Amino acid sequence: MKADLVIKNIGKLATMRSKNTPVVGKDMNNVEILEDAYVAIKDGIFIEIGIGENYKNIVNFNTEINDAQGLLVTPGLIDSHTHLVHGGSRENEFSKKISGIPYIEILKEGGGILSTVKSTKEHSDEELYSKAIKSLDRMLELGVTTVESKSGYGLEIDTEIKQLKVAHQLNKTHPVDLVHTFLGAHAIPIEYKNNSKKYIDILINEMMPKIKELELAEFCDVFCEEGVFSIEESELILSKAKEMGFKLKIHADEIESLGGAELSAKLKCISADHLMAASEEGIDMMAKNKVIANLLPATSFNLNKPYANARKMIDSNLGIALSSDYNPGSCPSENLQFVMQLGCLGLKMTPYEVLNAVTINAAYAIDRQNEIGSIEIGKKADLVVFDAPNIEYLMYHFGINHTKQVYKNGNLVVDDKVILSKI
Ligand code: IZC
Ligand code: ZN
Repeated sequence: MKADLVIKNIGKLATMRSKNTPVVGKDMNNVEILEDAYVAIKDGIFIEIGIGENYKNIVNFNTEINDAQGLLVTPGLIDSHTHLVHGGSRENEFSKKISGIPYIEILKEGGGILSTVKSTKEHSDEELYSKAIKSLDRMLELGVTTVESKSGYGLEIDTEIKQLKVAHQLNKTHPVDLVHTFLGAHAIPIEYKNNSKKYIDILINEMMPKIKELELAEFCDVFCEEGVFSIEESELILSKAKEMGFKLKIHADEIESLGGAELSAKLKCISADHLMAASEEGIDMMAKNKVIANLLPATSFNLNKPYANARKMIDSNLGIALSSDYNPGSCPSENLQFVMQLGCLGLKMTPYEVLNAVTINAAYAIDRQNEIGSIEIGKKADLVVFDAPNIEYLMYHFGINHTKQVYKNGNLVVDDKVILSKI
């Protein structure tokens, strides 16, 4: 078998290959780095990884040979927690936020998530699509090749379906792959302010079965938080979701320590996300049940809140993924490279731990660990050539885009920071 494409002269190839996923504990600080390496690709899949000139055995005259100019190559980055598709923005709440009014207070006054619900209802599919595609382009330019995308700005079936359909359309037309999550349990709609039980009833008996029937989402998620969905309500919603065949995620212990980490372990969620206020017991229970901690440090940064206790999590053998939480309220930024820098500066993770967290462990957080997240034979040829000499440099030189080229399924889609094709 001969390659369609060889990328040679890779100064440092961080393969992120690992025997076990998720990568936990001390292993998070291990990264296989091959020097003077090449990768060979056929039909969008890696078929060989090697050193120096050995690629000559796998090429013929139809093989394209690209030169990585001695730079750093990693797998395509994975953003495993975003609220990508939504209408409008919330800069009108920005001065309230910086004056110290808490995020949850703004929601209780009918703003926050509920204001985005209002504008998402008012925007057409086309409008939602053209806003989201701009964000997806920014993500791709930053080296992100797979994105998880949540609904949750409808809180009634038609708008939830509209959001999810827009995400499916983006998946078809844009080079970035999307993974779809239903987040009908994102807030209690204004109409049910004093009757959350009724909304949960509709969610479980009408909305979730419909989303399942239309095959619009693989995961189901709940915003489990003081003043939003309680532990008991979250358990009810997620256990019904599991019975219907959804994979589970939970927004857990973001602001208050409610026991969301413990619940994620009990229900064997794939990921529990945020965890800024998670208890030590909850962290231990998650590790035992192989739930991955999906940490979102740009949200801590933007809300001016403490960072999650990543060091305790790593000491407890709990696997960590990092993602952007891109949303119009608590994290209006698509920049996963900034998240990686905060992984070091805020969460006190090492650059190698951070790279594991946005590649192979992020793949685990969306149940794609067998297809993406590392450069190994049989996986999708998603990779980033960084204009950087080593991994440490990516985290050290902060606030810029280090991407030089991005390949998706073996196609060059970003060159010198410019998107080449949308297919
Ligand atoms: O729109 O505020 N945390 N949900 C839970 C969000 C942030 C999104 C938002
Ligand atoms: Zn979120």
